[in-house]
Amino acid sequence: MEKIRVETSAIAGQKPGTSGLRKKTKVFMQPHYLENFVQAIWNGIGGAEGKTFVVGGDGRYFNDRAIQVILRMAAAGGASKVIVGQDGLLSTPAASNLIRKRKTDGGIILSASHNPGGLDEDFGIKFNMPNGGPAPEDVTNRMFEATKAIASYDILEAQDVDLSKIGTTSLGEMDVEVVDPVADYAALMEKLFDFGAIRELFARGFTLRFDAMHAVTGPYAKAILEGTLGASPGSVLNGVPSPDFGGGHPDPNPIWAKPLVDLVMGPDAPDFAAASDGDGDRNMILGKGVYVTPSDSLAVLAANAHLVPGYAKGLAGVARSMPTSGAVDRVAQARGLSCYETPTGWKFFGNLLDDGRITLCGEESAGTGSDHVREKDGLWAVLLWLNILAASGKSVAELLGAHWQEFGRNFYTRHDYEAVESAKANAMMDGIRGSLDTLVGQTFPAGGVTMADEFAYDDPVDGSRSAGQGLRVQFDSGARVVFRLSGTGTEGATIRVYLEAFENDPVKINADPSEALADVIETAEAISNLKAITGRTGPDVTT
Ligand code: VG1
Ligand code: CO
Repeated sequence: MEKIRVETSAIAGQKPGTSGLRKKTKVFMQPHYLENFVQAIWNGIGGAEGKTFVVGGDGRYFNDRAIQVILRMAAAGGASKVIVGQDGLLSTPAASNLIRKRKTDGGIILSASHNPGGLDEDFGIKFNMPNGGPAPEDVTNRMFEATKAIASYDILEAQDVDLSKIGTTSLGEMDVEVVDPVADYAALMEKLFDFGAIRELFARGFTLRFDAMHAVTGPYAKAILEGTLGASPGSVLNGVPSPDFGGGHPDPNPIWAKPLVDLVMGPDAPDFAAASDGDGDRNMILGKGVYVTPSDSLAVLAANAHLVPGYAKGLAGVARSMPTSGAVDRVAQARGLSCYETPTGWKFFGNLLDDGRITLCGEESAGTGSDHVREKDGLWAVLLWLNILAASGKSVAELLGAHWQEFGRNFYTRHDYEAVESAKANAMMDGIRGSLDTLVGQTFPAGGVTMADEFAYDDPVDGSRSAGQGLRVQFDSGARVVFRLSGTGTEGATIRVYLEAFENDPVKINADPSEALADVIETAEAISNLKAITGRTGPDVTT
């Protein structure tokens, strides 16, 4: 086995976005593309020499090939050990857990999350820090700088490592330990939750459907939900990971997981249903006849987590990404908890979690998590819901109804306009940005504008500042509109319009969300001129 140095040159556009570097799979498969970025990761973290890493991915097309390249480059870089999930599989939260539990120097996660997979679809790679969380901006900036300066990379010439068998082998001087991707994660879940109570719930005939969407959570959900907890066989749907996710979008929302939503709205609805995404960090929560918005889910979990052993001591505080609704803020206010508002992307929660300032956090994009790992965690959210349902004896609809009665309701929806020409999307954002100063005091159907700005975040722990994190307009009615460009897309620009209205009249809280939000939607158009500028007549995806 020989270590070789391959000459290369910088490839443009290798800038990590909201969650790592995401590109079309064919782009990643171009000569040197992956290798350049992996070398830039090593360069960005001060080299791989003597270090131990975790590597795994969501099993999408090219996952297996990419892992072999990373292993050979880790060996060439002098890493002492790489821990890999069997067959190269690790859900994002399971990878985060392994990085922490084994006290490693970080890890590489291969995924484009909820984006479709396959030769013509998307691939992604990101680096997580020794705390188990996504690399913060200063580190990803160093990696990006390294991609621009690269002239060569080091790689071992070697055969593929067999990742199908659990155990330790070597690659050159480096150990490769293949681990069961589920075991450590399942053990962590068992520590946090009252598995006995959830088991009893199922023993009493409680029904569940979990849609793994042909993605990485299948083996985890089968082992934990059907295996350990006794949900009836067949409760886990689409539980075998496939490289192209069965040809679908592994995105747990009412559009891409429509069959599950239809099921809970129909006569054969189970008591509880949920879905997760490509890499297992997102979740969608459903009950008989109800869809729980991710923002509401975060708020309900924050209000009830103390019913669960792992959180019985109470919460240190909570956090939400800026576009997430203010539902959790109301819980925090009522319970005297500190509440932080961060930019979009899980990396911004890391410092707050490490510093013990928060216990729970979440995003409107179907992400919820806690201090148990440093990633959002889909199956964890499902188990937290199940444990709360078991402990409270209430149904999902009852819990949600009672929550709105107590705290009021933040009606919420997000409109996505995908693959918009970048120039048009930027023109729209520039237009809004230019009008921010004059918006305050103006009146729209959603109410009078009380605040309009471009969100910037000052991290209270390390003092770093992240500017340009979305345009927000707040109204005196409690309504809010936020405009942002996505940082995970691979084609043109994706415009996200986040729409929120607040209601605490006990009768009106049961209104149809589309009616409750009609004025806010109209207002967003008036402020942005989105239709005129982009030529679009309506959103591609509404969640
Ligand atoms: C989206 C979501 C964001 C999430 C990110 C990664 O980012 O909005 O909340 O953290 O995806 O999630 P953007 O920049 O496209 O809005 V995942 O499950 O794709 O790793
Ligand atoms: Co994901």
